[in-house]
Amino acid sequence: MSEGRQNGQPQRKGNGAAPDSATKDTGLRPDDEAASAPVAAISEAEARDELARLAAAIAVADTAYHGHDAPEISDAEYDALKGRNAEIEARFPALKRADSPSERVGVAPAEGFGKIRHTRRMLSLSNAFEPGEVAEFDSRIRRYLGLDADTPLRYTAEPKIDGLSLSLRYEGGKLIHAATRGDGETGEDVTANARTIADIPQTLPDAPALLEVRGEVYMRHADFQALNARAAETGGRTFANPRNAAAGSLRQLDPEITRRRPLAFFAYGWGALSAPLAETQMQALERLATLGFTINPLTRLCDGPDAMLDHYRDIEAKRADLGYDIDGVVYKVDDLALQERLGFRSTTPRWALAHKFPAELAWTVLEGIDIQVGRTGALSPVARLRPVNVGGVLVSNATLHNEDYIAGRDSRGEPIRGGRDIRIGDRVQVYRAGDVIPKIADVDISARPADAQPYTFPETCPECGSPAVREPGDSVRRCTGGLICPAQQVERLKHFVSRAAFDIEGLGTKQIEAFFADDQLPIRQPADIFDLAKRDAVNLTKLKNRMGWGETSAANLFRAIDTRRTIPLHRFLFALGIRHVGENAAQLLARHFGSYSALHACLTGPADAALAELTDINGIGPVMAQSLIDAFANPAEREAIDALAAHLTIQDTERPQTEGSAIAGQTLVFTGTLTRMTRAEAKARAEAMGAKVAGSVSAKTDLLVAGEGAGSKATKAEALGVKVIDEDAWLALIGA
Ligand code: 9MJ
Repeated sequence: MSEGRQNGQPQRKGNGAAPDSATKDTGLRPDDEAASAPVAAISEAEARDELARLAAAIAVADTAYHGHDAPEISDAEYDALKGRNAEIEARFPALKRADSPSERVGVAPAEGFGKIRHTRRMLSLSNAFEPGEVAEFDSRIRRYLGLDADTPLRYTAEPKIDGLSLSLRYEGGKLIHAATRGDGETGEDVTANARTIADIPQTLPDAPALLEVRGEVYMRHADFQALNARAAETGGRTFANPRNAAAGSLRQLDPEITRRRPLAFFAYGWGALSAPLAETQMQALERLATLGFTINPLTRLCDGPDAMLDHYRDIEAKRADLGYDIDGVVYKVDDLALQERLGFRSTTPRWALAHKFPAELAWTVLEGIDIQVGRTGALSPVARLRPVNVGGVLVSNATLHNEDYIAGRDSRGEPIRGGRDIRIGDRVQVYRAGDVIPKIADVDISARPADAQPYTFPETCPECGSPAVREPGDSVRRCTGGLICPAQQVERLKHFVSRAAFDIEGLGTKQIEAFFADDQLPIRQPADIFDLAKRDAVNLTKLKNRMGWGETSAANLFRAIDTRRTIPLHRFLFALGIRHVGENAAQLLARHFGSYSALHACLTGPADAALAELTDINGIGPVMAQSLIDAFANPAEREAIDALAAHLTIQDTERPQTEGSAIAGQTLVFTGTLTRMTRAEAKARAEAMGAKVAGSVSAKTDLLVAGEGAGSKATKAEALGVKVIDEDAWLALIGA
């Protein structure tokens, strides 16, 4: 069921946008519905019939969700219905029905879920698909920790449950709240619903005073089938898979509905704790089991990659008989002290790896290739396929990546697929892995129609006609229209309101498209959104009259916009949609500069100084730095950014984990050989404590950590009067 519709916001968008990339721009979803006939190809009579069917289907979906009494459809399905309706209406305006769904903005939103900020972030896992990546994972960890190949290093291996992550907070042994993962920092408060799940204890005997238990909510196959069968009998909607059913059931506004849904929970981890659970992952899981949680019975301790792969194969062989969906195996370093040392990358722990099961494959016919233009102008080819079932999901669209991929070349011009190109009319192999966008893996040349022509990739933008060019070394052709390209403008706006950016309730993809196309109440750039909410009375009337919004929904939209006039710096930066600046980079920039004024001063000052400062930030490379500088140097972009900023209070960013840190804000240099931790670990520890690590000693250096055999850097430091400490002092300084 739609996340937004589920929480009472019928018009909310789906997931947060990612930085621009070939796949992101396709706008595809892995569970895209089977394609209907292209709107351009249907007759007036067919259009009339289909509009009637769509109006009925959308009305049923709205009622099902507002009544809270029937299974729901997914966001993707709901949006697809509305989108198809809009497309047909655009081609046949005279056929628009009196009860057209495009004239309704659902029912007034109910109260949504509260938000809960996670005390420790809920992270995702980095993925591997090949067996060789498991040995690489082990080597990477050994390298980081400075362990040789003979030092024993154990891992747990457990099934990766395909459900919905949940964090449960217990204080004094009592369940206080339950939160979904959300964006990892803030989740939705689903406490009342979680209390209805039998596997989730309400009270814990002998628990630490504070304990956050993390795990996966899921639905067993048998329960899922029974739920769908009941729904089918009562004319309700069925769920596409157990994961959607679990998510839809947990994210209900009415806990009584959740209570009737057969949800289960496996515990696999923890967040904040007042006292350690154990010394190893395995013992910690056993402790959770003793406390009353269900842990997965297929969890094993492995002494290295061979044993991990053995267990992976064992779990894979059992997969079909487990009775619930899993999509891989999760490996975790067993020793919790080592986990602590390994720490985290921006969104994933270094000490864990999800080894996914192989992708699912199917053959079908490529019926057409569409070009979509993304936020940064990337032209992305999308395969329109004869619908085909791939591992239980009907797929009708897939990404074709870029023009080289279609031509049978990789980014270096080397042949892929034996150099075979892909043509419209070809039989192609589709694959999908987990939740990712389906891809075209291969082509069957022997089945190629005699008249199939090589595909010619457009050299002008299909949306604005500007030249579409490929920079040397870039695999993607990009529209050069910038802000004059309507596709780029609208994609930027969609990115701007997406969940990880401004996350404006009631302003999703569909609404952005409608406002973008509207002459009376246009939204063409982010600042317009805030202008819209400013001229309140006038705009309210316009919204009501022109776009079919109700008084309440319009007022709610304005309120939602107003709540975003104050925004954290990292969200603001990510929302700008500057090429290469994703969520992680935005966080790094925010932490480095601390305030928008500091960042602005840097980016609008001398370009070479800006480049030097930016590339000095660990994680910011020259390409991203240049992209930022270019964005602020472009007059139109700068005007748009300044106009936006004028509406906002951009909150400063606190520097991370620096409380009690002796080295916060200092610049450190490491030299010589450290014997008790690797250079990579030392650097990561220093940065986690708020220090900056530089490669060479200068007058700006605050501290030189000199390991064994330190040479010229130590001499230079002494000459400059920079404080020099040895490894023992360094370890004492970081409390290791
Ligand atoms: C699942 N989905 O089964 C984790 N997970 O650990 C297991 N997920 C996880 N572990 C850290 N078994 C982040 C996510």
